[in-house]
Amino acid sequence: MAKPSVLVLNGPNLNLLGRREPAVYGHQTLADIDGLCREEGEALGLDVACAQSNYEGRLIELIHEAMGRHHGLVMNPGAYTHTSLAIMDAIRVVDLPLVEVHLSNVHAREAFRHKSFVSPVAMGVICGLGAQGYRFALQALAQHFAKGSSADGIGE
Ligand code: CA2
Repeated sequence: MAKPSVLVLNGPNLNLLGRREPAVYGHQTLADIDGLCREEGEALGLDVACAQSNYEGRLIELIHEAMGRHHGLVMNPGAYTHTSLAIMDAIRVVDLPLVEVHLSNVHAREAFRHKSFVSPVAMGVICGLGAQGYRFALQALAQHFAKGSSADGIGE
C-alpha cells in the first residue's frame, strides 16, 4: 500500500507565529510546527506536505488541489474558522478526512471564536494543546487510514 499523504494547511497570520502573543500561541514558529509535522509523519508512516496562506481563495485552491494528491488534511484555518462558509464548502466538496486544529483553546476565549464553520465538516477538532495538537491530528489521521480507508487508488 502506498504511504498515505497528508496536507497540513495553516491559515492567515500563522506565518508570524512565535513573534507575538506567545502566552496565547506559544513560542514555536510555523517552521517549527512544519518540522514537527514532518517528524511525526515519518514516525507514523505518512507523507506530510505543509502549506500556509493569508488568502481565503488560495486556501480554497489548496483544498481543491488536495483532491487526488492527498488522503487527508490537518487544517488550522486561523480566523477564517469563524467566518468562512466558502472554506467549509470546499472541505465538503473534496470529501477528504480533515482534522481541525487550533493552538489556543478557542472555547476559553471570546464568544466570536466559539463558532466554527469548519467543525461540522471535520473528522475531529483539537484545540488548546499548542503545537502538540498537530501531532495528535496526524496520529488521528494515521489511525483513520489504518482502519481501512486504503491509500490505494489516489490519482487514478
Ligand atoms: O488558536 C488558533 O490556532 C487560532 O486558529 C489562531 C487564530 C485565531 O483567529 C483563531 O481564533 C484561533 C489567529 C492566528 C493569529 O496568529 C498570530 C501569529 C503571530 C502572533 C499572533 C497571532
